[in-house]
Amino acid sequence: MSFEFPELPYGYDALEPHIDAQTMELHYDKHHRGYFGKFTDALKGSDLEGKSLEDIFAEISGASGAIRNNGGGYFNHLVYWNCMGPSGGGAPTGALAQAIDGAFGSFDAFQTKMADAGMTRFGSGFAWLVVDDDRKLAVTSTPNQDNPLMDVADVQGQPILALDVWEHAYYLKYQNRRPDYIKSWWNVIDWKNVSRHFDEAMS
Ligand code: MN3
Repeated sequence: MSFEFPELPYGYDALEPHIDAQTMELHYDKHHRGYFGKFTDALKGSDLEGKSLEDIFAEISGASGAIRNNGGGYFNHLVYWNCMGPSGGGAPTGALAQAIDGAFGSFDAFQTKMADAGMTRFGSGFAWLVVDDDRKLAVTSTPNQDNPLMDVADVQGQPILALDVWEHAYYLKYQNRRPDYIKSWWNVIDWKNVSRHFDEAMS
């Protein structure tokens, strides 16, 4: 299969003031596009060429660093963009809200756990909400551009919410204040999309 580099689903300034337009432009047009280009280059002629992302990640421990880092970077940002939007914020509803209460006790407790996962990820990486193999929700984090679909991940599962805690995601506006970025990030989460990811993972 071949991969595409989709349009950002909203404008660079759509997440202002929480995530600034310059950060979004660099993040999407330089960082994300760079991962995509290097990933497709690294795949060419490799024994993973033609496989789906899920299949590639399931055997990533045997892949080159270029495929692991750039394939992760390609996929992880697709999840991150698609979890955010200009009409974001608030709290989830319906089946996802019930599952969060069931797994973590409350939405507040989930938010604390997710923020902690992002804040305690040393260096660069992502925090995730995943549907694990037992169809339960779990919070985890991964280093660099790894993700929970990879066979190397501590917690495996289908990612439904991604928090990018690389400095390139926040440094222009928040400098070293990762906790402030994470606090603002809740205001741009599009829970309708996260619910859709949840329903797909559960079906
Ligand atoms: Mn990033």
